[in-house]
Amino acid sequence: AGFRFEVRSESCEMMDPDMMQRTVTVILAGGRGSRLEPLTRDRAKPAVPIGGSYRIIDFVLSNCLNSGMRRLLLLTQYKAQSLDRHIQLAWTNYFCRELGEFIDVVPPQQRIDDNWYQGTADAVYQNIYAIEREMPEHVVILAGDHLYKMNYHTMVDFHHRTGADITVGALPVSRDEARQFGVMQADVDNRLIEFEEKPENPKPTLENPDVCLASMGIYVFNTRFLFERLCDDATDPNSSHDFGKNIIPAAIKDSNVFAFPFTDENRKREAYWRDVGTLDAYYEANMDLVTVDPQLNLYDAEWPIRSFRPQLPPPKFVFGSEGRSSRRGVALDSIICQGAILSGGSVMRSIIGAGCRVNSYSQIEDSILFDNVEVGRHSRIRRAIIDKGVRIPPETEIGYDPVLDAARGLTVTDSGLVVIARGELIQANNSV
Ligand code: ADQ
Ligand code: ADP
Repeated sequence: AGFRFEVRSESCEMMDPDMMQRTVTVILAGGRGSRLEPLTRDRAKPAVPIGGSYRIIDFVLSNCLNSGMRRLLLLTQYKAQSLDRHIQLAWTNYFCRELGEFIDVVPPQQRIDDNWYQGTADAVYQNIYAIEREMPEHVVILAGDHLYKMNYHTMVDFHHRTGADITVGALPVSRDEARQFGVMQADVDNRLIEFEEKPENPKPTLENPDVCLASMGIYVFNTRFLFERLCDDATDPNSSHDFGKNIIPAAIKDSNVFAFPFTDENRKREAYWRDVGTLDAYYEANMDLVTVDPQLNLYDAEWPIRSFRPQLPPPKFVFGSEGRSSRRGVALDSIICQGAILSGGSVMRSIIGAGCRVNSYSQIEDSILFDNVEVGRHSRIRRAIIDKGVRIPPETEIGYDPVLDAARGLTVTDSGLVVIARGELIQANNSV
């Protein structure tokens, strides 16, 4: 909707294969994700588990690997321990330092002066020496907390061909949604003429009054241009040192800034891209994965999504009978991870993390269980997100009575979704 420039995936074949090797990629992974609390109480948003055996950041890192980008700087900030651990376990092995490849996790201590990172531009500015050392032609800047599949090679190639100083990843959104994004106006050649960060009253595209062109918060920069702009911005006392608020709007006035239209590589359907900012959005993104035909396909051999795979036995489903009643360990429309045992409990439209135990006569529907959750006998769980290692005692109902769940001290969203944080102790129904 509203794009004039067509980028076909076949064009990848004509692209310069060394171009990505000359690129350094900076991934902003500092996100606090406060609207995802309590899931982000002990971990940064990019480290939040998703789809059973993935973390949110695995999607962007898989995109990088699949796009041939192998020089990555990951800038962390907030509660980075879980993220750091995941990168060490899952990702460092894919990069060969002797070939000039790396994935370096950079905590905010390594900075030029004494200030904590201020905005996204400042976070990159603080690492300008690490980028310079690699002498890249382009710098790709990505966010570590978005869910999508994208071949960045196509975007870098577009950047090269248009002769842009900056290229901004762009996608169409409704006017209602647009307030949470950078909103852009482009001319017929996709050159940006206006950029407003999170405007109160977003301007629609010229073609469609209901649609706005939103920034995905991802950028390709010519390195020299980036350095000049970051240095200028660093000394500007009126700047909040942010790409969306300062760098991009200023560059539009005197430089070549283009919008790159993000489209589904296979053109089968509307391109999928999510910034899972809220618990409800996070829940919906997970639930998409258990549908029969998900928008985000994890089983696409041409675009593998990688992660850490613990050495655990395969999932097991136990059917048995005890006295006169029978119990079944069954799962339908669900994702069940390694080491899980459905020991006589039933699971519908849910994600069951590694090492979970679902005991007899229990019932789990429309829920997300992180690793090592244990569900006691005769318990019923509906529309809940349960963090790592939580034990649900026998004969407990979660998600059936919002007043009771709130009285237990659990997080209950406006839509009635119940979230149980790590370490939270759950009382069985009859003990409240
Ligand atoms: P926001 O996502 O609201 O908008 P911001 O909160 O600055 O912008 O975060 C951008 C990314 O950088 C996030 O992934 C965040 O986790 C990370 N980040 C922020 N500060 C950081 C720091 N100091 N160190 C490391 N990482 C940090 C941006 C753009 C909008 C665009 C949306 C799309 O500004 O124009 O529409 O992204 O989601
Ligand atoms: P996650 O919950 O994201 O999977 P991990 O289990 O990988 O996090 O833990 C990462 C690190 O963070 C661990 O080394 C652990 O010591 C620490 N950690 C995680 N949660 C807590 C917590 N609730 N209290 C203290 N430390 C924690």
